[in-house]
Amino acid sequence: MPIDEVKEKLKRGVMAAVQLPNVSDSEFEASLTELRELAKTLGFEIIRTFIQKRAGFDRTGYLGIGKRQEIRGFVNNEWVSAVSQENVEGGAQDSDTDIADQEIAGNVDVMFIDHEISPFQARTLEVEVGCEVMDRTMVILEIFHRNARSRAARAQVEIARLGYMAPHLREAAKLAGPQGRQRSGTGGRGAGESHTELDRRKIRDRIAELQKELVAMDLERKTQRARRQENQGLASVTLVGYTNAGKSTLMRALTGSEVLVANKLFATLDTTVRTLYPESVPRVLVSDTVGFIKNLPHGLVASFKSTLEEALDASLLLHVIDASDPGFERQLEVTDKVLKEIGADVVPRIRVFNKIDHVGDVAQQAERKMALRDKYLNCIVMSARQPEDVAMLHQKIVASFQQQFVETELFLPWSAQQLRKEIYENCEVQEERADEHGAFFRVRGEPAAVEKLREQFEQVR
Ligand SMILES: Nc1nc2c(ncn2[C@@H]2O[C@H](COP(=O)(O)OP(=O)(O)O)[C@@H](O)[C@H]2O)c(=O)[nH]1
Ligand SMILES: [Mg+2]
Repeated sequence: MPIDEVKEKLKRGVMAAVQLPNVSDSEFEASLTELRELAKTLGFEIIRTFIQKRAGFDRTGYLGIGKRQEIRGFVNNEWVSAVSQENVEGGAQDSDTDIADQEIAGNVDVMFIDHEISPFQARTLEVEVGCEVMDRTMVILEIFHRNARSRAARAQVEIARLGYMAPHLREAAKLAGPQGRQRSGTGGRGAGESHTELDRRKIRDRIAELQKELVAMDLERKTQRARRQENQGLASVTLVGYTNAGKSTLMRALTGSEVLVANKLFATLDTTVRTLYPESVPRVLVSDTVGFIKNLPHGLVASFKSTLEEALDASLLLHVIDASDPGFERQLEVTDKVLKEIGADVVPRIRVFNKIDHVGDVAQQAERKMALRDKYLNCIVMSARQPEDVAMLHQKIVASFQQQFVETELFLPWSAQQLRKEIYENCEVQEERADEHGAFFRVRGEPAAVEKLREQFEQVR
């Protein structure tokens, strides 16, 4: 029942894409699936997909005129049995589909386009179809914008957004005659309105300014490294990997936050930190990151990397891979490469091959499982939908922290008994005994965590 609630709150979108002759069906499908996921991240349910095979994009409106009219009919619910309906989902066109369409048509908030289109094409589409248009680049920028945490990441994303917006603003300005309608602040682009007044020069200045700031921040990053050292005592796990690999699903399964997510719609967007559940010693924090994207527009690479940099703060990375995706090996390589580029290759890592249940039949699953285990030492092959598998991953995470445990004794004076719970939260207590001065604990814990406690206790002495 919470699922229905969630559905109700989703905004409605349609998706449209041109399939060029040199793009295979599977590539094309994969890209659409990815865009659907990305749109979902922004709170949209894609209620309908329109595709068109063409030799090239239409210069005026990306899609051909007939397709544009068809979409207009759907978006405005003036559904007539249009002539040239060649729809993807369901494949063949029959009268049943028409009836179904009539039921779901209308009330479309946004049309998503699976390419980067020109401002002119976007405007044509908005006017003709009669709803807001977001292209692939804009969708990704919006996601990065929401995920950028650090100052550097925010600056980097803003540079990319300004670069993207500039030509769109010019197009809007051309249009903004007395009757002109402005491109409204799409998908929560709150600042969109005021940006409309910025001219090209102002945008250029702002970009230059941000770039200068970024250089200055490079120095700050060194401090960040220091902070990372400091955080080392905290057991924290960060999920990285491609969009649609199952990171958010795993995050929910590992932290028992299913209900929370359903109620707090899109809590997953916010890479909020949660605790591993059932709780463990040491207490482990789990966080999600912005996903890798197969068709990442070149101009967005820098912002993606900076958004990913929070992975540096983790003490363990879970690299989640969709084992059922034909291109998973290439994706794995790209992820490794980018993690190295941002300096996260020093962080210990577990490879998690997910969605094994989605690989062919049982025999094929077993075969793939063996092959993966052979090739990638210490990896996990699993399905996020199998509670036993999730429990196994949970165990492996906890074990990887306990591996480095040291055994030692801590002394806590009676005057500082309020710190007792710190010991139990951060270590495994093997034995506890007391004398007139205080309590002695024989503990097992992470070296850094134990040291931190010891220092803390020294101070209260
Ligand atoms: N069959 C199968 N589907 C999964 C599994 N894990 C996740 N999914 C589905 O894959 C889609 C993407 O998952 P999500 O967690 O949003 O991926 P993210 O983009 O990495 O956060 C969702 O529809 C999930 O239900 C799995 O182990 N098996
Ligand atoms: Mg996710």
